[in-house]
Amino acid sequence: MKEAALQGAEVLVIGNGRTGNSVAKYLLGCGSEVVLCDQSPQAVCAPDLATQVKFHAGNEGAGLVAGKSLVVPSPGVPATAPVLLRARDLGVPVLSEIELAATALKVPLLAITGTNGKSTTTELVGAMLRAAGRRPFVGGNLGTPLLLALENDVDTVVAEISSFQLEWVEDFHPRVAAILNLTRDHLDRHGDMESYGEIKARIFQRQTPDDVLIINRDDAEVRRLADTASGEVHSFGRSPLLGRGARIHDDRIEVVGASETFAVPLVSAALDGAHNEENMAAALLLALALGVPQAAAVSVLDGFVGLPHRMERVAEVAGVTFIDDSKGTNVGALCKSLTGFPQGRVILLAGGRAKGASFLPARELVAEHARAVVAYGEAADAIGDAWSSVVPVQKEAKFSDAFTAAWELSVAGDTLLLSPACASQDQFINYQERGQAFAALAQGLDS
Ligand code: UMA
Repeated sequence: MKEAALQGAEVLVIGNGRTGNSVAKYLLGCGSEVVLCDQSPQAVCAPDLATQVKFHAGNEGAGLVAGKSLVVPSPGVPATAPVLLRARDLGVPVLSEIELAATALKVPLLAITGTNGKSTTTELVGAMLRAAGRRPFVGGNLGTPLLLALENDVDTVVAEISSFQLEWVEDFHPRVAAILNLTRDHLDRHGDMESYGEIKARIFQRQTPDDVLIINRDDAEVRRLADTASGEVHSFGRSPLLGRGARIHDDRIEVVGASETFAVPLVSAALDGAHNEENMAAALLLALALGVPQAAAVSVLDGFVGLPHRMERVAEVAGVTFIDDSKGTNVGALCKSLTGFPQGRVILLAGGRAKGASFLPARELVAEHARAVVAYGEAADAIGDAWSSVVPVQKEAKFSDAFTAAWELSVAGDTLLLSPACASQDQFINYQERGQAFAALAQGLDS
């Protein structure tokens, strides 16, 4: 929806978090009348908004829809929420924050989605653009709403985009888009893989032949989705390459561009692991598609260290290495993480709040790499049911008890890996808090 159409419009914004607050500020700037609600009775309106919006704490919003021109839900609001069903019944349009931002942006937009690797790839592309002297805004699901890009002097927007953000888009149109992979995740929200894939595909559905879509050609589900792409498709993967793209092969990333063909040795790259090789290949293609010179893009790979809570080594105590992979909130992420370890030397700490996907797809890799599992929280029973036939699984309710149990099972040379395959919210505010708790417990053993 264009800024002019928002002038004087009455808009309902749902959720008093980072997204809702950015949306409210943007809409006020466009001259809209803003009603902001949050289902939590404890919600408190931000001081800079309090005098300008009508604020409703403890109000899920369904009763506020009538008479509005637009509803903007935060990503955490499911499509089945009564407020969104009410909007549908009354014919009130619903749009997401990324749709408003993409419509208002005057600079090229690059959007990255997939089940895993989004954050690392997004950060890599941002670093490549900076190495080329550009001024990118790097954000989205990574933590900063895209609307904030409008407040900054930037020449490119690099956005990590989640399936939640893609639920309510119409004209969202990135110049370059990427789908890194697609494995079972967020099925509690989207129902089944078909709906999840259909929502992810919205990232490229408004692209034209002038745009570029980067895909993982080794991922059958991603390849199938890309059959409907209108943009030029470049692919990365380990299988032989046809056309433009990248191949991970013989410890190198071989890149075939429009005019350049080159190979980047992986031995000097700072990021480890098979999944990071794919993230680096994707990032190179994304940056090249935006016109970043080869030398600038490649220069980033040697110095780029990983993100917090993503396979982060947080302590070593009595010969046991502690790895925080708290950001690995689904079974696909756990599988990718496990493959980086030697067989049978991992004590795996997994659990939290399950997201509707089965734990069975990880069973073989868990059996191969883990000597024992400590499953905790709401998902402990489901994890035990899925894996206890192939590996000892001890169950604990509390995270701290699970940590102690995992530590008691460890011997020198082991890795104690927190790769939960679940959301954190049964015991923590978010995955960052869970990772920090893990690091504090590990570092506390040393004192
Ligand atoms: N709320 C309601 N009604 C509801 C649901 C929530 O009122 O039905 C309220 C809550 O009480 C809360 C507020 O909405 O006060 C929170 O909204 P939110 O959960 O959308 O959180 P934001 O702070 O706006 O953060 C969102 C993303 N959150 C989610 O997708 C759940 C952040 O992604 C993102 O970084 C941020 O926008 C900026 O773009 C986080 C995430 O967990 C990291 N993403 C998922 C993931 O990566 O797996 C998709």
